[in-house]
Parts: sequence; C-alpha cells; structure tokens
Amino acid sequence: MKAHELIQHFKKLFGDHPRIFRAPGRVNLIGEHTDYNDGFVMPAAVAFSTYVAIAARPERKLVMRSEEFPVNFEFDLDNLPEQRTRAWCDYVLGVVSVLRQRGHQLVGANLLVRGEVPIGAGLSSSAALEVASALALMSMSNVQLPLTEVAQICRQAENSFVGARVGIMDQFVSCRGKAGHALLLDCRSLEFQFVPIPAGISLVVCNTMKKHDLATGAYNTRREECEEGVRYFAKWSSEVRALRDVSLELLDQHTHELPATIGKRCSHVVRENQRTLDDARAFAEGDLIRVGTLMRESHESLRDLYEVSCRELDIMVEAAEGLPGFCGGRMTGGGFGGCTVNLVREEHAEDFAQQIAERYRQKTAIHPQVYLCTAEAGAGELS
Ligand code: GAF
Repeated sequence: MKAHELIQHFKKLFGDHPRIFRAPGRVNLIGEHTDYNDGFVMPAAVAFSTYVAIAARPERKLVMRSEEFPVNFEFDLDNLPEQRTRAWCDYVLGVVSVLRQRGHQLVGANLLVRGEVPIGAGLSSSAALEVASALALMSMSNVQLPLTEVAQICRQAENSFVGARVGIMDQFVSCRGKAGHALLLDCRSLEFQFVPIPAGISLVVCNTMKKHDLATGAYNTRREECEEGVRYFAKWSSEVRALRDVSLELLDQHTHELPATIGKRCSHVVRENQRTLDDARAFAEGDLIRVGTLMRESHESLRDLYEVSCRELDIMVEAAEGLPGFCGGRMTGGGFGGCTVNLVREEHAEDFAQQIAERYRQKTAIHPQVYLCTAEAGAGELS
C-alpha cells in the first residue's frame, strides 16, 4: 500500500492531512465454525489489509468515502440510522453505534477507506473494515481501549447492526495477529497463544472466485442448528452451555438420538475443536504430515457434516493433492465460496500456484486468483 497516495487522495477530497489506520484480513488454518460455539480456532492475519484515513471535522458529521465504491455517505452524528442500510458504510456505522452504546463520545470526522482484502472471498474484509474504522474513530476522540475489547466491539457491531451472527475469530486475529505466527484462540476465555508457522512453509491462498455473503441465511441457520444441539446436550449433561462443553464420549453416546442434521452439525463442531488443539500441537512438533491429515479431515467434515463447502471449494482442495511441496489444505472461512488455504514448501510455492490455478481452470472454466501469503502483524496506526 502506498500511504502517500492515500494521503494525497484524502487531501484532495477533504483538504486535510489524515492519520492512517490499518487492519488485516485473515486465513484460518483450522477451527472452522467453532468460534461461536465457544471453541478453538487457529487463524493468521495476512498482508491484505483495509486502510482508513481519517481527520476530525469541526461539526458533528461523519463523512465516509471509499476508493472502491462510488457512493459517498454523510451522516449527522446525533441522528444516525438505527438500522443497517445494506451498504458498506454499515460496518462503520455499526462500530460507531456500539462505541456509543458503551458510553464513548465520538467527534465528527472525514473517513476515506482503501480496502485491499478481496471482498466476499472469505478473507474477512468486513472484520478488517470494522477494526480499522474502530481504531480510526477512537483515535479522533481519544478513546483508548485494549485490542481485545476493540475486537469484541467490532464483533458486536457485525452481530447487532449488520445482522451476521459471526463469532469473534476474524476481529480478534485482525487486532492481535503476529508476523510469522498463527494464533490459537480459546473463543470462550479469549486466552490465546501464538503458534509459529514452520520455517520454509508458505501459506498459499486460492480464491475460487465464487463469492459468499455471511449476512445471508445459511450462516445464521448453522448457528441456530448448533443452539438446538446445545439444548439437547444440556438435557443429558448439566455441564453443557455450548458445544464446546460436549466431550467426544458424550457425542458418541447421544448422536443417534439427535435429528440427523443436528447430529451432523454437532459432530463437526465437537471433532473440529479437538482437531484444532491437535493441529496446534502438531505445528509445535513440526509434524507436517499430521497437520496435513487434520486439514484434510477438517475439509471433509465441513463438506459432509457441516455442509458449508461447495463444488468450487471441493475442486480447489482436490486440485492441490499430489502437487510438489503440498503439505495440507482445506477451505477457509465461513464457506459457500471463497478460498482454500494450503501449506506449501516455500521452494515449490510459485509452481504450486501456477499448477493449481491451471488444474482448477480446466475443471471449472474459471480463472482463480492465487495469493502467496505470509502471516502478518495485527492492526495499528501507520507511522
Ligand atoms: C466467518 C465468521 F465471521 C467467523 O466468526 C467464523 O465463524 C467463520 O466464518 C467460520 O469459522 O468468517
């Protein structure tokens, strides 16, 4: 990102010198659809980021512009929409609304957004916009909060204002990611530890080009199905507050008593939690064969039990098999489209990218985008 270009653009639009805040997108290595079940996830922040240039305004107005979308928005801070407008500004308005509900006073500001996280690709462009906007708005109003709380505010904004009942994973790693590391997060306690990505391993992210949208029904339906599962298990064990509390034994004992769909969803979540913990251990031990096995199992479970994969994701996952340097891969993010993440030995990464793109193109007639990524630091102000 060329900061001086964004500064010049901002000056041209608003005549002022801005401060710039950046928040990254993410890939999730394993632990899918576990975050809103109080479970474990292991994402990494990546170099695609959203940048928000901001300067205060004297009157109580919020003016928002984006370099990607032509529509401009202007709101009176004391008379903000109470419901989503179904435009990109909802992510910013949601953050404003939650900050204010929590008692923080905000001043008027001009904002210019540059989003470099591919939209609808499952790489968390929404979380990146929320986090960058939160840091930008907070800085104008001298609001200082721990990054974990910023992540919680952004998640709440997406839940209550945008209407997608997402978990905390994306906002958390966007805030707290670390270069060269994935982050193993306990989504109940929010305790986390960094897991180094083994030396010589590249993250190759393959975009199927099939877009997804978390605000549409299927994601929220999965949440409801998990909640239904919890209601059953809570009858069988008083310890169960979330699927996180269901042990493998309890699951095996009762799966046959659940409606078939609920049984499949619960099976995925309970086993995916275990896989995530096992994967973190395998990473620490440098056991890439085990990592590869767990990633494959995760994908199969998302495809067959949680049913959030799609033809394009399955083809992309299969296309990686057998390519030189490939250690493991799976769909990443909410599903129904978006990307796969692959661990590939660095010296093979470029050839891998070319070959997987070609294999995918032959099967689907779609030209995918393939990104060679590294794990990056979380959000902050550009100096
Ligand atoms: C999306 C959501 F935003 C996350 O909270 C998480 O649930 C993920 O889908 C699935 O693991 O990215």
